[in-house]
Amino acid sequence: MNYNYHQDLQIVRVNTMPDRSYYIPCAPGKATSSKENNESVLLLNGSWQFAYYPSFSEASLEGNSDSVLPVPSNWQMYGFDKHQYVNFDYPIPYNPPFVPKENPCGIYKRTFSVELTEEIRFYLNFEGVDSCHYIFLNGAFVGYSQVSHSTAEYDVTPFLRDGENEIAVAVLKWCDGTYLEAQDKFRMSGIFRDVYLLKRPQHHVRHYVVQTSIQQECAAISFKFDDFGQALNKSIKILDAAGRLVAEGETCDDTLCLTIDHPVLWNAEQPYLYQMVLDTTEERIVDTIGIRTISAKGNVLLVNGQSIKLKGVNRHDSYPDTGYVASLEQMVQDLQLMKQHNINAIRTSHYPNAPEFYHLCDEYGFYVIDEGDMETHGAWSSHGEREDDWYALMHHDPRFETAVVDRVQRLVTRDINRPCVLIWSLGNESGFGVNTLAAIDVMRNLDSTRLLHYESKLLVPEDQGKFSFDILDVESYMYPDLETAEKLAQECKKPLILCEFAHAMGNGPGSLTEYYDLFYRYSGFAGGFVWEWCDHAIVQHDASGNPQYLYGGDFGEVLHDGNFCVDGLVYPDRTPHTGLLELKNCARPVHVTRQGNTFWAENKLDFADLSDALTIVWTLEQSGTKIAEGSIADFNLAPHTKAQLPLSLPQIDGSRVYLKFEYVQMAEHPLIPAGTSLGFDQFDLSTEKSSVILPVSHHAVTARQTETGWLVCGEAFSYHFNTTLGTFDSCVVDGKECFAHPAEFDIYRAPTDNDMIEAGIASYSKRSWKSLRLDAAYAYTYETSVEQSNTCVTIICPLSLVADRAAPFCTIKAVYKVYGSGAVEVKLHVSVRKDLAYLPRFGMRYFLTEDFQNCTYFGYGPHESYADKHAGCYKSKFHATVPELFENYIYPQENGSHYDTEECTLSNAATAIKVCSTTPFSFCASEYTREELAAKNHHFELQKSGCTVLNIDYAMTGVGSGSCGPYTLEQYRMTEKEFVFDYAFLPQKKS
Ligand code: IPT
Repeated sequence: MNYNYHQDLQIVRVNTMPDRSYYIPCAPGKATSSKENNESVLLLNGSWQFAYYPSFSEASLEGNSDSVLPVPSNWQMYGFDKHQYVNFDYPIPYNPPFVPKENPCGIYKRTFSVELTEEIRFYLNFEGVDSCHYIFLNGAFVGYSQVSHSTAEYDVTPFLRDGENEIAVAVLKWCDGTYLEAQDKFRMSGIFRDVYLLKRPQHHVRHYVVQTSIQQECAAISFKFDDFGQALNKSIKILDAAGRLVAEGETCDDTLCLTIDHPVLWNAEQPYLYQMVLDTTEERIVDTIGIRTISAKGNVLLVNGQSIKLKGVNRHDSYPDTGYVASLEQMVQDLQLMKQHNINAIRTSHYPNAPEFYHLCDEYGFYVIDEGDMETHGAWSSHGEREDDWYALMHHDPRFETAVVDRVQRLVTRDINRPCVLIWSLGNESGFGVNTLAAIDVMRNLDSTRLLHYESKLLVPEDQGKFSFDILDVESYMYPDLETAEKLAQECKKPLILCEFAHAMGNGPGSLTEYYDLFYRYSGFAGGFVWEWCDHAIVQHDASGNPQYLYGGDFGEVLHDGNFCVDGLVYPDRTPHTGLLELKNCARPVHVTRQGNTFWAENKLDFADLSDALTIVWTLEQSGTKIAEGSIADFNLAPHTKAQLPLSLPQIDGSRVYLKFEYVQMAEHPLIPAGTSLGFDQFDLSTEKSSVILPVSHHAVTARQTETGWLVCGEAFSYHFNTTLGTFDSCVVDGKECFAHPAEFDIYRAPTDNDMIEAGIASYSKRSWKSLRLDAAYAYTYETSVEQSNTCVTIICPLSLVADRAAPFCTIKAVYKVYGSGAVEVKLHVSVRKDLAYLPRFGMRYFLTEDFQNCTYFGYGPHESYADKHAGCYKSKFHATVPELFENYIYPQENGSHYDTEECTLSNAATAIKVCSTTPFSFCASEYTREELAAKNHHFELQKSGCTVLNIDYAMTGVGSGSCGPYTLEQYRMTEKEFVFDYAFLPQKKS
C-alpha cells in the first residue's frame, strides 16, 4: 500500500469527525449508556481475519487473511512481530517524519450487516489503535487517524451497503505520531480498544459540555450543545441517585442552564452522581453528572471548597496476558484494589485511558489527572548520551505543532464531562516550547473549569529564563528527595503535586511515611502519585502451568531497558506488593496519636465524618497474645478534626505490650466489603523492656581442641567452633546436625532494584558495593583463645572481614559463651572501616538444614519489613513457614527480612533454634542464598539452596527508592562504625 499520511506531520487525521465528548446514545425511551444490549450500537469487537506483514509496503487488502485475531488485542500477544520494552529511548531512528521502511503492518478484516435507511447515519468509532490506522469499507478508503489512545470517529454512511459490508483496517506499528508516544512501556501494536458503529438519526446532538457551579444552597448545571446548528429540540431531565426528578428543561438553543436546590456534591469519598437524560425526538443520551468544584486558593487545592490530599498512583494499561487491553472487569479490579488500599487519585500516565475508565472513577470515587497521549523524551538520547540540549526538540519544532495540539484537544474534548477529572495534564516529559504554549492555549479555551498540569521542568539550556511556568495551575515535580520536597512545600505559590515519587520497583519504596508526613504538614502540599501502579511484564507458563514473567531483553531486542518496567505496587497478576501495603497504611483514613495515657484520633478523610465511614477496633496484646479488645463505633469526628478517643484499657504490666487501633470499613461499599481493615496505628505500652532469659542448666560444658578448632559439648549438644572461620561450623543437638554449612559473617545483600546504582549494577555507578568488593567479604581470624569454667566455655576470636584487593571492611572481636544448656551468647565488638559510608547489612548468617521450615518471630510482620518500610507492618508474634516468608520478586533481590525483631525461632521436627536479643535486630529466613538471588535475573530461574539460610542482622540498610529517586535516607543506612552486637543463640530439643 502506498498511502503516506503516517509520515506527514501536518496530517494527523483524514475524514474523521470533529472530536466530541464521549457518550453512547440509545433509542428513545431506552435507558442505557452501555455499548452492549443497545440497538444504537453495533459492537465490532470479536474475531477479525488478520494478516501480518513485516512492512506496510508489502501489505495488501487483498492478501491472505487466514489468521484470526481478537479485537481488541495487541498482535504481539498472539505471536506476531515481537515484543520490545524501552523506557524513554525511541525504538526507531529519530528521523521525523519518517519511520522505518520495515514498518510492521496488520491488515484486519471482518464483515458485518446493516440495514440502510434514509433516517440513519452510521458512525464508526475506534477508541484505541496503536499506532495509526487506515480504514477501508467495501474496498474504498474511508479515512486515517493516529494518536493511539484517543478516539477516532468516522461518518461511514456513504460507504455502506444494505446488508453485508466488509471493513478492512491497516494498522501500522510506527507512524510520525510514534515520536510523540515514547511512553515507558512495552511497545505494542494493534486495535486494543473497542470498535463499534453507532446508528444515529440524521439529526442528533453531536457534542455537549456539562459544567456545574455551586452558589450557596444551589447548583447551576449549564449545558452547551453542538447539534450541527440544527436547533434541535432538546429536553433534559436530571434525576437524583434515587431516580427522582430534580430538574428539567427544554431548549432549541445551544445552551441551557438548570438548577438543583440543595445538591449533593460529588467527591472521591462520597461519589454522588445524578443522572442526565437528554432526549431529542429520535434519540436519547443517558449520562451521569457529578456536581463539584475544583479550585486553588493560594496554594491549597480545594474540591468543593474543602482542601484535599491526592493519595495517588500512576497507572498504565498493562496486563501480563492481554497487553494494553483493559476489560471492564480488569479496570474494576484495579480500582477495587486501589480503594482497598486508600488510594484516591490516579494519574493516567501518560495517555488517556479507555472512556469507561473515567465513568468507573466517577462511580467509585477517584480523582483523576487526565493526561494527553504525549511523551517525547526519546529526543533526550537522540544525539548520543542522554543530553538535556535535545530534550525539547519536538516542542520547539513548528512541524509538530499540529500533532501536539491535536492530542490535547482530543483529550479534553472526550473527557470534558467527567467529574472525576480534576486536572488536565498535557503529557509527560516532552520539554517546554512554543508547541506547549499552543497546546495550553487550546486546553484553556476548551475548558476553564479544571486545573492544568504539566511536569516538564527540565528546560533545555537555550530556554532557561525564556519560559515561565506561571501559565500552569499546579507546581509539579518528580522524585525530589525529602529535603527538596519540603523546601518546595514551603515555597510553593500554587498547589504542589509530586506527579511521580516513590519509585515502586522491586523491594520498596522506602520512606513513604516521610513523604506522607510532608503532605499532611504543609497545606500547600496537595499530595503525590507513586510510580507506578503495576509491574509490566509478559506472562508465559512453565510445563506445570506456573506463571513466568518476562521483561525487556527477553524477546531478543537489541535496544531495551531490562526490568525497568517491573516497577509497580502490584505484581502483573495484581497480587499486592508489600510496597502497596506500606502505601495503604501511610494513606490510612485515621491517625491515632498518644499523649500520655490518652489517645487522640484525627480524621484524615476530606469529606466523610468518621461515624459514617469507619469503626475503630482496638486490641491489646502481650507477647502477641490478645488480652483485651473493643471497638469504638459511631464516633463523630468531622474531617480534618481531632478528638480524644473514649477508651478504658486494662492496666497491663510487663514487656511486649502493644495496643493496636484498626480502622474498619463499617458499611458494605461497592468496592470494599464491610469489615475490611483500612489501616492501623500501634503503640508500645510496655512498662518493662524485654529481657533475654537464658535457660538454666546445671549440666557441665566442656571444650577440647580439634584440628580445625574447638569442640564444645554439653549433655545434649556438641558444637564445633572453626578457628579459621571465626564461627561455628557444626551444631549437633540430641544427635542431629542442625547446620548444613558453617555460619558466616555477612555484610552484603542481594541488591534490590533500588540498590542498582549503589551496588554497581547500573553501568554509570562509580564507587559502588561492587568496586568496594563488599560482596566478597570473608573472615580473616587472628589468635583464638578459649576459657573454660564448669558451666561455661568462652571463645574469644578476633578477626577482620576482608576481600582480595580491599582493606579490611571491619574488625570484630567475637566472643561466644556456650553454657551447659546449649545456649550460646554471641557478642560481637565491631569497628567498621571509617571511609565506608555504610554497609548493606551487618550480621551473621546460618545455614540450617532444610528441614528447618517453621518460623515464629516477635517483630515487625506479617510481611517483610525494613528500617524505612514498615508502616504497613506491626509488632506481634507471627508464625510462617520459610517458603511463606519469601517475597517472590520478578527480578530476584533481597527480600523477606523482618525489622525490629526481638526473637525468632526456626524449627524442624526435632529441634528449635531460638535467637533473641535485648537490642532488636533484623532477621531473614529463606530457602535461597543471597548469591543465588543476586545471580539470577528472573524469579523462575531460582534454585533452592538445599538449606534454610538464616540471617541475623544487627542492622539492615533500608530500601529507599534509588532506582529512580532518592537512595535510602542516611538515617536508615547501616552507618554505625563502632558497636556491639549481642544476641543469644539457643538450640533446644523439642519436647
Ligand atoms: C519517569 C517517567 O516519567 C515515567 O514514565 C517512568 O519512566 C519513570 O520515570 C521510571 O520508571 S522519567 C525519569 C527520568 C525521572
